[in-house]
Amino acid sequence: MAFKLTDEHITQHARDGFTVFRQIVPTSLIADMRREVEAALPQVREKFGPQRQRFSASEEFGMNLKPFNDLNELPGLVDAARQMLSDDHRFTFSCILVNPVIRPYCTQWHRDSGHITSQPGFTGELAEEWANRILWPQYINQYNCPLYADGATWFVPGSQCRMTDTPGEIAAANAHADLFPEGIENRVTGVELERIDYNYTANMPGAVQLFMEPGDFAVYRPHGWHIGNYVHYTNRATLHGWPRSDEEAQWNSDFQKRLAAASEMATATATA
Ligand SMILES: O=C(O)CCC(=O)C(=O)O
Ligand SMILES: [Fe+2]
Repeated sequence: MAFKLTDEHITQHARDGFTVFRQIVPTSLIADMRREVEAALPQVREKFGPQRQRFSASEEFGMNLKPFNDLNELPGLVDAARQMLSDDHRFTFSCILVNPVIRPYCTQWHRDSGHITSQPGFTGELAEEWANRILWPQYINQYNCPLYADGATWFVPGSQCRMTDTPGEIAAANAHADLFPEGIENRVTGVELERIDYNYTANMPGAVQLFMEPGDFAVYRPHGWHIGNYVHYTNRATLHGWPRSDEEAQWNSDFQKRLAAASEMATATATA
């Protein structure tokens, strides 16, 4: 059955900050992409180590990039993005998220916008502009497209529209320092580490796990609270990229420049 975008996708994405287009990617394309990833992974792990969490698909690893480019042009997907986001939205492929092979691993709970909102120049008009942009569902989106069944990503619904964190969110995210002291991976077994990762992940108030099958395609807003919690005993190869309009790309680059200038001024004033 061909995928059809519904009002529920649009509502869920606007309200919760994510939605999943179920079974939108054809099996032939998944098979082609799996073949390329499986051939590249031994070289990737040789180069970056066995716990590596992501890599950029590249001819360096002998990969044929055509199926990945075809995904970005897939008519059903392009139509769905246009209906949900805007006529100008296009997909850009960034990298592939992969499972570690020695032991489990989880990222910290984070907002990808942390490097923006923590800058000294992020005040006044710039902070207001940002607060306004995050209210609009068409801005600041990412996609995850799994080639194997994938339950690694968790998200806090609604957090994408907030500039402030609740005390519970801050406590749950900051528990990372206590739960993962230096060298913990040498002191606990793999199964114990998996439990610690899981408890840290599931302890975030309101967090939901995105279960996805090959063929599914998630669009989510990565300035909302999210995490990747990975196990080492099942394959993960999840394409990661952005749906973005030219207008957003231009705004983003312009915003970063203005923020850098404001931060430089704030730092100069503080040290004067
Ligand atoms: O693994 C995921 O799905 C999310 C990863 C992530 O959020 C990150 O690396 O910034
Ligand atoms: Fe992230």
